[in-house]
Formats: sequence, structure tokens, C-alpha cells
Amino acid sequence: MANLQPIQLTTGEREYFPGVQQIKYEGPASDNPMAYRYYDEHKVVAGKTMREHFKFAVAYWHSFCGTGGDPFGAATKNFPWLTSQDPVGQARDKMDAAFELITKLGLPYYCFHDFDLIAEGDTLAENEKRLQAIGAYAGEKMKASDVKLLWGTANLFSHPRYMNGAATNPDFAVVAHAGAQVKMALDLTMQLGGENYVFWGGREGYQSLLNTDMKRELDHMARFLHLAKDYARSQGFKGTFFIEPKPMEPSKHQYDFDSATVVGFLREYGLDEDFKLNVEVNHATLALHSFQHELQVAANAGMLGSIDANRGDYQNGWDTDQFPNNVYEITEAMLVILENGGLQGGGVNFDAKTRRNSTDPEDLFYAHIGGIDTFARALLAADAILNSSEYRRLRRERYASFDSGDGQAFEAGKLDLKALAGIAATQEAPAVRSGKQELFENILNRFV
Ligand code: XUL
Ligand code: CO
Repeated sequence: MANLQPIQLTTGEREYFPGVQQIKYEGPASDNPMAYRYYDEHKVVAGKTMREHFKFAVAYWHSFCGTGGDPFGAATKNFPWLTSQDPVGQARDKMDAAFELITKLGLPYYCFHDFDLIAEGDTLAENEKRLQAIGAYAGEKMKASDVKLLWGTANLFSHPRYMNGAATNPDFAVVAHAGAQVKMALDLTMQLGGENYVFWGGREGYQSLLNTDMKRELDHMARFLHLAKDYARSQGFKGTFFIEPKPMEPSKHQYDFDSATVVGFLREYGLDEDFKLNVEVNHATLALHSFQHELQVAANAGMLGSIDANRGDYQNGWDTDQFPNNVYEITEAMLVILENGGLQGGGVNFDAKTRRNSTDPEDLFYAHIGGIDTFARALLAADAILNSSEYRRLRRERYASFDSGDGQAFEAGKLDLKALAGIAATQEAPAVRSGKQELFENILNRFV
């Protein structure tokens, strides 16, 4: 980084959630809304503690920067950590509030975009100075609290310069600016010991093919990702890079549409050694998939890295980013995650926001407690389904005809199409075999 005059920050004293004590596990019988009923961080399930299974992370942007503004109305949340007019003072207050919430929840991680931490300035040099200042403060807070950085990322979508994309912008000047910004975000992530680095496509996509050279834009995106990866590796970064698929919003067509699209892209451009996927619930449903489908596609490719926890709304078609509360949905997800042997490098980041009319600071606690308990309960259910029910056996039995004889030979690649046809000619007409979907659903319901 350039030689800049450092901005000095001092540690704040203020308590932002004064009525809230340390959130503890009290068990399912508890009626205390400020306690965990299922998340017992030390409880061992399937060989790991709950803390290790989830690596829960608080998302800086929704919880500390989002104030409830929407296209129809102004901000509703007067968060006291956002009142300072001085960007550096505001960043410090925000970080004090963030670390108070994270430590009171007892969570091990957080995630940020560069300009969640501190407001973006007018020039790259000013931004570098600001990020250095808040980076130093974050380092102190992390050391004092033992909270770690699950991943960092750069906001390459809010500023008007990125309205036509960042790495895929048709103007090279914008691509270069995005490169400078990613370099700074990578430096900051590495400085803070970040375990991973995320690329969500932002505005990498297009609105109309009439003015878009799609092939060229995709080539540029891959080139850009290679440059970022090569730089971070040259600086000793050992973590994983994640791509976060999303089908639409803000662009009509997003280049990272879904897990299958991203897996294909990473393989086509030789990025599959270093990159895995960060799968988000509401992005999956926007792509008209289920969350568990998207997780399984990533798992099949050996690329199930991390997840962004939230949920969509059954009645509309945009990214509502609500806190997860659907135990059934998350149990199906945990089945995939457990059978995958866990997440590769990542964890569970609450990319979720309280509703616009949830205006009390403690609503942030209810939201996280609910989401955390949803996952904990789902883990217990999924573990029981896998280990104490007929679920695995019933699924395996559906494929039993491939375990021996001709079916096994087919799997092993020992039959050609003629041989397959010959087998069909000599056998009886295939029987009608039930898929027993309702039985499988009942098993799930028995444990949820
Ligand atoms: C947007 C989204 C982002 C990424 C990080 O829908 O999910 O917040 O998670 O850029
Ligand atoms: Co996300």
C-alpha cells in the first residue's frame, strides 16, 4: 500500500445494546426470548461441536449499515452507531456496535464488504487511507474478542461507476478501478487473517443483449478473477475464493446464474482449483431451484464451500433476505451438508436483514437467535435422519440394481450401447417401482 498518513482511531466506550446480556444456551424448555434453545456451541453432533459445524458469521452490511430504506420510503432505523457525520468516527462506532452484538451472541465470525466498514471516499488514495484506519481498529477488536473474519469482499455494485458492471464493464477504466478496489479488499482481508474471499457478481451481467458482447464480458470476468487469485496467492493467501451464484437482481441476466452455471464457468476458465461456491438460500429460490438442490450441485462438483443463510418469501419474486426460520427447509439442506462432510473452508453467514418495521436494536438479536436455532435444530434432525432412520437405506435400495450384475458393469463402463440393448431384449418388461416420496417426507417430518 502507498505511504499514507495514518488516521488514528480510539476505542469507543459506549454500549449499544445495554438491555441485552450474553446470550446463552438454555435448552428447548426455555421461554427466554434472549436465549438459545437448540444452539449449544459445545454440543458434539456427528463428530464436531455445533460451533465447528456452522462457523456462524454476522454480516456487517445488513445488520449495521442497512437502515430500512426501500423504493417507497426513507430509512426507519435510527441506529445510534450511524449518527456521527465524520466517516472515521462513524466507522468506529459501527464497529463497536458490531463487536458488541457478535460477542453477546457468542459467535465466532463476521463478514464484510470494504465499504460496509467505512464510507467510501472520493478517491482511491482516500479510500486506502480509510480502510487502513478501520483495518487497524478491526485488528484490535478481533484480537481482544477472538472473533475472526470468515470472508471479506469488495462492493463493486453500489457506486454509479459500476452501473454497467465491474470486471465485465465495457469500459476498461472501470475494470481497472475495480481491480484497485479488489486489491485493497484482498490486502485488508489478508491483514485481518480472513479465511476466505468472496465474489458475488453484483452487476456482472446485462440488461439487454443488443448492447452487450456477452462472450467478451465473460472472458474479462475470468481474466479479472485470475488476476485477483494470482495476486492473493503471491501474497501468501491460503484461503478459498468463493463465487456466490444469483440469477437476477440487480441485472436482468446475472453471469453467475446458479450453481451449475458457476461450476461450468470455473471449469471452462481454469479457476476450479482455487474457487468454490458460496450458496445463498434466497438466490437459489430466485433461480427457481430449492436451496438443497443448489447445495447438492455444488457438492457434486466438490465445490460446496460456504453458505449465505436467509430465506425468501413464498409470494414474491425478489431477494427479501429474511432471517431463516424454516426448520424443514434447513433440515433438507443440512442433510446435503452432512453427507458432503461439511462445508469446505466456509461457514454460515447470516446474509439477512430484519424487516423495515423491526426498528429496535434488540430485534437484531431476536433475528440472529432465531436463525441460529433454526440451523441447530435442523442439524440435530438431519443427524438423526441419517443415523437413526431408514432414510439412507431406503434411498440406497432404489439403486440396488446397480450394485451387482449388469447394472454394476454399466456403472463401471463395461457395457456399450449394443450390450445394453441386448440385455433389454432378454429381460422382462421393467416393473413399475414406486419412488415413495411421501414415505421419505414422513421420515423427515418425524425428526423435524
Ligand atoms: C446480494 C448478496 C451479497 C453478497 C456479498 O444478494 O447476497 O450481499 O453476499 O456481496
Ligand atoms: Co449473499
